[in-house]
This record gives sequence, C-alpha cells and structure tokens, in this order.
Amino acid sequence: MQQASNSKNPSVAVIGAGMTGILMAIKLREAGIEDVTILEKADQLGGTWRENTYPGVACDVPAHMYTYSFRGNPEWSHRFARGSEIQAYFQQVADEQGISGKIRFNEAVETCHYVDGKWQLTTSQGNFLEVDFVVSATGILHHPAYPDIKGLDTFQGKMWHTARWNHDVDLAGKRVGIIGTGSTACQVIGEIARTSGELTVFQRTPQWIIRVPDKEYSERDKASLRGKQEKLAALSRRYAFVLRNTFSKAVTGSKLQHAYMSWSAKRNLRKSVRDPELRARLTPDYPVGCKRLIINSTFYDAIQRENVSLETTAIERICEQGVVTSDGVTHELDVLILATGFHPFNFMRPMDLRGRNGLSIDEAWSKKVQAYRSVCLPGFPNFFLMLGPNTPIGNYSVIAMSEVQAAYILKLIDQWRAGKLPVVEATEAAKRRFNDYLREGMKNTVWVGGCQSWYLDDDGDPAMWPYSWQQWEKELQQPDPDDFVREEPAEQEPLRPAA
Ligand code: N01
Repeated sequence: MQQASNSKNPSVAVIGAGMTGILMAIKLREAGIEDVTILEKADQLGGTWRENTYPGVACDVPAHMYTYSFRGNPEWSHRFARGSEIQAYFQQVADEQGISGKIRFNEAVETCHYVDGKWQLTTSQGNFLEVDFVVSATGILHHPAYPDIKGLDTFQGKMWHTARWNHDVDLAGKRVGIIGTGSTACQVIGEIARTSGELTVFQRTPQWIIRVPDKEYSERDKASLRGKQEKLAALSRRYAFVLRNTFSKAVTGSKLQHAYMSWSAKRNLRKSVRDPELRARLTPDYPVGCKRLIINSTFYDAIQRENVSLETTAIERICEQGVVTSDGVTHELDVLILATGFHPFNFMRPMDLRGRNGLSIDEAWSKKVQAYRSVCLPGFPNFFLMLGPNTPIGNYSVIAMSEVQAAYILKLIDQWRAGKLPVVEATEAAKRRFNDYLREGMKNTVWVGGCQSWYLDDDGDPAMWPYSWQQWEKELQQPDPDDFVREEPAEQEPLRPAA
C-alpha cells in the first residue's frame, strides 16, 4: 500500500507476536509505517501454536489454506498441519520478513492508557512507551478454563490443562483420565490412547464429529509446489471455496448445507462406532454445528480401544485418588488431563486498558463484550482489536479473517494519516447499529440450537459472525466515515455503556 502524500507518520504498538501480531507488523511496514514496536509476553512468537503442544495438536483447517495469502507453504507434512510445523511456519515467515528481530520478548503490556491523544504503555520490564496507535493482537483462546469441580486441588497424581502440557510425564502404563470431549480432547485422545495404560474419558456432552481424511504429503507432492506461490494460492482458494460453501453456510442458515453436514456427521458416527450402546452414549441431542463441529479422524477409533473407556456419569468431585462420579464410583488415576477449553471473552486482559477519560475495558464491557465491526471500540480511539468479538466464522481459517481485518485497519490508519479522521474512533451509535445487525443474523444460525459452548456469551448470544464469508469481506471492505467521530470530543465524563 502506498503512503498517502503529506501524511502523518504514526508510531504503533502491536501487542502479541502470534499469527495476527506478525501479520499486522508485516502489513504496517508494507504501508510505510516503520515506527512499530511489537511486545510479546513470552520468550517465543507463535501464540496458540507456541502454547499448545499437547500430543496430537494439529490444525483442523486444511494446511494449504491455513497460511498467509502472501506466503504459501509447500512443505506441509499433512493435509492437517501439526502444531509444531505451524509454529515453525510462523517463525520462518517472521524471519523472512525481518520481523523476528524486532519483537521485544518477555515483555507483557501491563497498562495501556489513552492520555492526551496518545497511548501510554507500561510493560513488565518496567519500560514506558508512548504511541499513536495500539493494535491488540492477543488472540482469543489463550486463557485456559479450569473446571469448577469440587476438590480439584486435592488430586495427588499429576494434573494439567491441555494448553500447559506436562511433557515430563510418560503416560505409558499409567491410569489416565481426561475431562472434556471438545476439539482439543478429540485430538489428544486419538494420540494418547495408543500410549497410555488405562484411559478414561469423562464426557459431559457428546459432540458431532466429521471425518475428513488426513493425508500425508509425499516428497513428490511437496516438490510440485516448491517455488510456485501462484499454485499454492490456487490450492488455498480451492479449499476456501469448499469450506465457505459447506461448513460456513451450514451454520449460518443454509438448510441444504446443514442437511448435508448433519448427514455426514451422523453417518460418520454410525459407520465408525460398532457397538450400539456406545454409539448411543456418543450421540448428541442438539443439531449438528450447534457446538463447533469437530473435524477429526482418530477419536472414534480411539474410544473403541480395549484400554479406553467412556464415562458419561456426571463428575461429582475430585479426590486424592482420582475422579468420583455421581454413582459413587471412584475412578483411580495417576494422571488427570483437563481438556476443558478456554475463557474466550478475556481478550487482552489482564492488561489494564483504559481509553478516553479513564474508561476501563472492564467498564466498557461490563454489560456485554461488543465491538464495532469486531475491530474498534467506542471510547478507545486509535485502538484496534485483531480477532475481536464476533470475528470467528465456524470452521474457517482465522488467518483469512485476520487479513481482512488488517487491511481494514490499514485503511483507517490511512484516513488518519491523510487528516480525514482526527482520531480513529467508532461512535457508540455505530457500534449499536452493528450489533443490532449481528443480532438479526444470529436468529438464523445453528448456534442458537439449544446447546452450550464457548460460542455463546453470558446472555446466550453467539460471539460469532452470523453471516457468510462474502458478507464479512464486504462489511470490512471500506470504512464508512459516518461511523467514526469527526471531532475529538472535549474532556468529559468517561463514555459508559448505557444502563
Ligand atoms: O474446548 P471446548 P477445546 N465438567 O470448550 C468439557 C479451538 N481448537 O479446547 O461440552 C465436565 O470446545 C466440555 O463439556 P461441555 C476450536 O475453536 C481448534 O476442546 O461443555 N466437562 C467440553 O467437552 C475449539 O472450539 C483446533 O459439556 C467439562 C470440553 O470440556 C476451541 O479451540 C484444535 C467441564 C471443552 O471443550 C476450544 O476447544 C483444538 C466440567 N466442569 C481446539 N468444563 C484446531 O484444530 C468443561 N468441560 C484449529
């Protein structure tokens, strides 16, 4: 993108060096913005793919689609890339683009306050930074959710959350329990069933699973793609076309696609699980896609192994020896794995974020976690969220979504640079209109089909994008100047959400 003539040259802080932070740093530089500081709390980049190292960790979006559009990767080992190779991919892209050396590692942002037209940041290293813009690229699913089960702390064996995998413990011959049967658990179970002694899977709610066969790419497959970015891009577009016209449509109101997905998930269960009693216990009572569809080809095989048992009686408490279910049985365990998901609404917190006139993010979001077009927050000028509320599109590539957001953010910054916007701040009215529009779309989605999942907020409203991919691109194609403040408001009482 060309720098606007006579334009201001802003300073930008990017918080987080995961997939979105790296992307934003690249795109800012392409726009001629050189004064960019990337702050990363950990000692390595990669976000999700740095933190999740559990056995079986892989991406359930096809690898050739789960890449930046400008940097296809011919080297993927499988159709569904393994976590470690995705992490290596982001490292490689950041190195190639000269981003890695610019990241300030082990430096968490502790406070981020808007004062006199600038953002002032303090970090865990005791450093102070003042910038024009802040991009919060802190990810969605990075705060592990520990289950609220009585006695959890009393367990005397080894226990950990899947996002904090303990690689020091060898599961061979051990009595292992795992709580949860979401996307993560299914990947873990598929893997550790082969290595553990006895494995007990504690399932609270069954899940619908679609089997998309994995495929190992041969040396010949890889060689045919090396040096051919256009061929890689075409492959990515093909996968995107399929996903948009199947999964994405199935969950956002298309009856035909939903019928097809339902048939596919039910058929998978019927064909994969032989024992009717086990099959019945694995059968959900809610529509396919209501919870995030699980794409997996290992779980059903694993759950039928001799050393694996499915426990569907509710967990009553945890004791020193293991898990006590409501039928009074104590399941004695050496290891307890918590595949219990994440807190999806924490976003940049625990960072102390304060916008205009000291408005804190906790106040702004006290009634509801909402944003304008997922990216901007009224009361927080020149502040952008990557993968903010209502970004996710069920079973689609978050990289593709982030690229759309990054382009939109750059267009907004460009307006500021050209003096067309005094600050980049969505109005409260625009945010309300946008969220009314989202609410309208939610009615047609399958997420309101009566299940519980991280897709839903405290009011039971889906925190997802309820329309098509094409609509998402259209909404973020061009900023609408009428939705942004035209004059910097005078000092006033903080903008609080309406009661
Ligand atoms: O977490 P989840 P996840 N007692 O919230 C159970 C992404 N992801 O880490 O269904 C008993 O889906 C809970 O039970 P229930 C993807 O977006 C992507 O698996 O609430 N059980 C459920 O079974 C995904 O959606 C990839 O009744 C309890 C499980 O724990 C997201 O991460 C791979 C419980 C939590 O499932 C989260 O997936 C993996 C309790 N107290 C993950 N509390 C890719 O490949 C919770 N549970 C891209």
